[in-house]
Amino acid sequence: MHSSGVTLWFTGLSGAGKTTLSQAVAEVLRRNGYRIEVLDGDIVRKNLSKGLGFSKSDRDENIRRIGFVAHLLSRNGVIVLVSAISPYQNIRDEVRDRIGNFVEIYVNAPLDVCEARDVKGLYKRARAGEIQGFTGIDDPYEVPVNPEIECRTDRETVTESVAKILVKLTEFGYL
Ligand code: GGZ
Ligand code: DAT
Repeated sequence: MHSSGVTLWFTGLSGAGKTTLSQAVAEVLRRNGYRIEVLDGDIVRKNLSKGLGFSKSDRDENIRRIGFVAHLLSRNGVIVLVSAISPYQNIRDEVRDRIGNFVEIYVNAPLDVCEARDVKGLYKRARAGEIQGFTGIDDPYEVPVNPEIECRTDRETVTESVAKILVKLTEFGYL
């Protein structure tokens, strides 16, 4: 299937649903013959960004590296699905300006919902003071100013969120 190449940038709090949605969208696209690649925060941090922490400058460096790889892939016609908290607007905008064909997807669930999900038990540890600088607890998350797509994952099912993303991508001419 031909595609012009695009980066789908999933941003949101830990537990908001970035991995779940990016994997689900990737699966549909793959099944339909698109060339896709997933760059997930967790995996990137074990490889490309090994050694980086969670200070603003380390998070910015992580995002720049992901943006760089996403650019290399998307300019060769790949649909790249990035899933990273990416809490700072300025660096999301920097990546957007640098790579073009950029769709910012705000995966939005209120902090209390993310905390109740506590997929990996990290919020509990952050509240207990075992992890410092945890996004949403004692580190900032800057809400996207003008995202192309927003998914309210506390009110939508995964199926609904995925459908919304696919409709928008079709409207934008990427599919
Ligand atoms: C936020 C942290 C932290 C701190 C470890 N703050 O639920 P997860 O586990 O899988 O998602 C979080 C992941 C965030 O990595 P990213 O590369 O997406 O972050 S960023 O875009 O800001 O560079 C969480 C885990 O790493 N984690 N410590 N202090 N999340
Ligand atoms: P993240 O990658 O943002 O840290 P996750 O995908 O690992 O988050 O966890 C999100 C949890 O929320 C997962 O257990 C599935 C659940 N969930 C419920 N409704 C959802 C929706 N509409 N979209 C995504 N996830 C949803």
